[in-house]
Amino acid sequence: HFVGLPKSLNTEVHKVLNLKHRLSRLKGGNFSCFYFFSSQSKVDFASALASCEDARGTLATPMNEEENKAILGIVKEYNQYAYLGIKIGEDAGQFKYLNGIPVNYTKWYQNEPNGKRTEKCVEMYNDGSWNDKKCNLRRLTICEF
Ligand code: MAN
Ligand code: CA
Repeated sequence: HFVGLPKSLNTEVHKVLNLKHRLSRLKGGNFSCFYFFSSQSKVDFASALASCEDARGTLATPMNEEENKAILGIVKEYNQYAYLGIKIGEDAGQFKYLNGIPVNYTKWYQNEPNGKRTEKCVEMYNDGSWNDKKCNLRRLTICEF
Protein backbone atom coordinates (compact mmCIF):
# COMPACT_ATOMS: atom_id res chain seq x y z
CA HIS A 1 0.00 0.00 0.00
CA PHE A 2 2.91 2.42 -0.51
CA VAL A 3 2.60 2.62 -4.24
CA GLY A 4 3.72 6.04 -5.44
CA LEU A 5 6.39 6.67 -2.84
CA PRO A 6 9.96 7.00 -4.11
CA LYS A 7 12.11 3.95 -3.46
CA SER A 8 14.20 5.74 -0.84
CA LEU A 9 11.07 6.69 1.10
CA ASN A 10 9.70 3.19 0.77
CA THR A 11 12.76 1.86 2.49
CA GLU A 12 12.26 4.27 5.36
CA VAL A 13 8.57 3.51 5.56
CA HIS A 14 9.12 -0.22 5.73
CA LYS A 15 11.89 0.12 8.26
CA VAL A 16 9.65 2.13 10.56
CA LEU A 17 6.54 0.06 9.96
CA ASN A 18 8.39 -3.13 10.74
CA LEU A 19 9.49 -1.62 14.02
CA LYS A 20 5.96 -0.43 14.79
CA HIS A 21 4.50 -3.83 14.04
CA ARG A 22 6.96 -5.45 16.39
CA LEU A 23 6.14 -2.89 19.09
CA SER A 24 2.46 -3.36 18.39
CA ARG A 25 2.71 -7.08 19.01
CA LEU A 26 4.65 -6.49 22.21
CA LYS A 27 2.02 -4.06 23.41
CA GLY A 28 -1.00 -6.14 22.52
CA GLY A 29 -1.78 -4.45 19.23
CA ASN A 30 -2.67 -1.07 20.64
CA PHE A 31 -0.04 1.18 19.16
CA SER A 32 -0.38 4.13 16.82
CA CYS A 33 1.55 3.96 13.63
CA PHE A 34 3.72 6.93 12.73
CA TYR A 35 6.00 7.29 9.86
CA PHE A 36 8.21 9.85 8.38
CA PHE A 37 6.95 11.18 5.09
CA SER A 38 9.36 13.69 3.58
CA SER A 39 12.95 14.50 4.45
CA GLN A 40 13.99 16.39 1.33
CA SER A 41 12.00 19.57 1.72
CA LYS A 42 11.31 21.25 5.01
CA VAL A 43 7.98 23.00 4.65
CA ASP A 44 5.54 25.22 6.54
CA PHE A 45 2.66 23.88 8.62
CA ALA A 46 0.01 24.07 5.91
CA SER A 47 2.18 22.26 3.35
CA ALA A 48 3.20 19.61 5.85
CA LEU A 49 -0.42 18.94 6.76
CA ALA A 50 -1.46 18.88 3.11
CA SER A 51 1.24 16.28 2.33
CA CYS A 52 0.05 14.05 5.14
CA GLU A 53 -3.58 14.40 4.11
CA ASP A 54 -2.72 13.70 0.45
CA ALA A 55 -1.33 10.40 1.71
CA ARG A 56 -4.55 9.77 3.69
CA GLY A 57 -2.85 10.50 7.00
CA THR A 58 -2.48 13.52 9.22
CA LEU A 59 0.36 15.32 11.01
CA ALA A 60 1.88 13.35 13.87
CA THR A 61 -0.09 14.13 17.02
CA PRO A 62 1.33 12.80 20.29
CA MET A 63 -1.51 11.79 22.62
CA ASN A 64 0.73 10.37 25.34
CA GLU A 65 4.36 9.95 26.37
CA GLU A 66 4.81 6.79 24.33
CA GLU A 67 3.65 8.44 21.12
CA ASN A 68 5.72 11.52 21.91
CA LYS A 69 8.78 9.27 22.12
CA ALA A 70 7.94 7.60 18.80
CA ILE A 71 7.80 11.01 17.11
CA LEU A 72 10.92 12.16 18.94
CA GLY A 73 12.80 9.21 17.46
CA ILE A 74 12.14 10.59 13.99
CA VAL A 75 13.00 14.17 14.99
CA LYS A 76 16.32 12.92 16.35
CA GLU A 77 17.04 10.70 13.38
CA TYR A 78 16.77 13.69 11.04
CA ASN A 79 17.96 16.23 13.59
CA GLN A 80 15.20 18.62 12.53
CA TYR A 81 12.35 20.09 14.52
CA ALA A 82 8.87 19.06 13.32
CA TYR A 83 5.41 20.60 13.41
CA LEU A 84 2.85 18.60 15.36
CA GLY A 85 -0.84 18.15 14.56
CA ILE A 86 -1.83 20.73 17.15
CA LYS A 87 -2.99 24.30 16.59
CA ILE A 88 -4.25 27.15 18.69
CA GLY A 89 -7.99 27.70 18.73
CA GLU A 90 -9.11 31.08 17.42
CA ASP A 91 -11.57 31.51 20.29
CA ALA A 92 -9.95 31.07 23.70
CA GLY A 93 -6.38 30.68 22.50
CA GLN A 94 -6.37 27.09 23.71
CA PHE A 95 -4.23 24.49 21.93
CA LYS A 96 -6.31 21.84 20.15
CA TYR A 97 -5.94 18.71 18.07
CA LEU A 98 -6.76 19.26 14.42
CA ASN A 99 -10.23 17.81 15.06
CA GLY A 100 -10.89 20.74 17.40
CA ILE A 101 -10.68 18.87 20.71
CA PRO A 102 -8.47 20.60 23.31
CA VAL A 103 -5.19 18.78 24.00
CA ASN A 104 -5.00 16.79 27.19
CA TYR A 105 -1.43 15.39 27.04
CA THR A 106 1.19 18.16 26.66
CA LYS A 107 4.98 18.29 26.79
CA TRP A 108 5.75 22.03 26.79
CA TYR A 109 9.35 23.17 27.15
CA GLN A 110 9.91 25.33 30.21
CA ASN A 111 8.03 28.66 30.00
CA GLU A 112 6.13 27.55 26.88
CA PRO A 113 3.67 28.24 25.40
CA ASN A 114 4.65 31.90 25.44
CA GLY A 115 3.42 33.17 22.06
CA LYS A 116 0.30 34.82 23.46
CA ARG A 117 -1.71 33.75 20.40
CA THR A 118 0.91 35.01 17.91
CA GLU A 119 2.46 31.53 17.70
CA LYS A 120 -0.39 29.33 16.51
CA CYS A 121 1.49 26.12 15.67
CA VAL A 122 3.54 23.73 17.80
CA GLU A 123 6.99 22.34 17.04
CA MET A 124 8.81 19.48 18.70
CA TYR A 125 12.38 20.17 19.81
CA ASN A 126 15.01 17.46 19.59
CA ASP A 127 14.54 16.58 23.26
CA GLY A 128 10.84 15.84 22.67
CA SER A 129 9.55 18.99 24.35
CA TRP A 130 7.16 21.38 22.61
CA ASN A 131 7.27 25.05 21.68
CA ASP A 132 4.45 27.16 20.32
CA LYS A 133 5.79 28.65 17.11
CA LYS A 134 4.71 30.63 14.07
CA CYS A 135 3.27 28.40 11.35
CA ASN A 136 5.30 29.71 8.40
CA LEU A 137 8.68 28.22 9.24
CA ARG A 138 10.23 25.25 7.46
CA ARG A 139 10.09 22.09 9.49
CA LEU A 140 10.37 18.33 9.07
CA THR A 141 7.10 16.65 8.09
CA ILE A 142 6.09 13.65 10.18
CA CYS A 143 2.78 12.06 9.27
CA GLU A 144 0.64 9.71 11.32
CA PHE A 145 -1.30 6.85 9.77
C1 MAN B 1 11.90 32.06 19.91
C2 MAN B 1 10.68 31.34 19.38
C3 MAN B 1 9.64 31.19 20.45
C4 MAN B 1 10.25 30.56 21.69
C5 MAN B 1 11.46 31.33 22.14
C6 MAN B 1 12.13 30.62 23.31
O1 MAN B 1 11.57 33.37 20.17
O2 MAN B 1 11.10 30.09 18.94
O3 MAN B 1 8.58 30.39 20.03
O4 MAN B 1 9.29 30.51 22.69
O5 MAN B 1 12.38 31.43 21.08
O6 MAN B 1 13.21 31.38 23.76
CA1 CA C 1 7.00 29.81 21.88
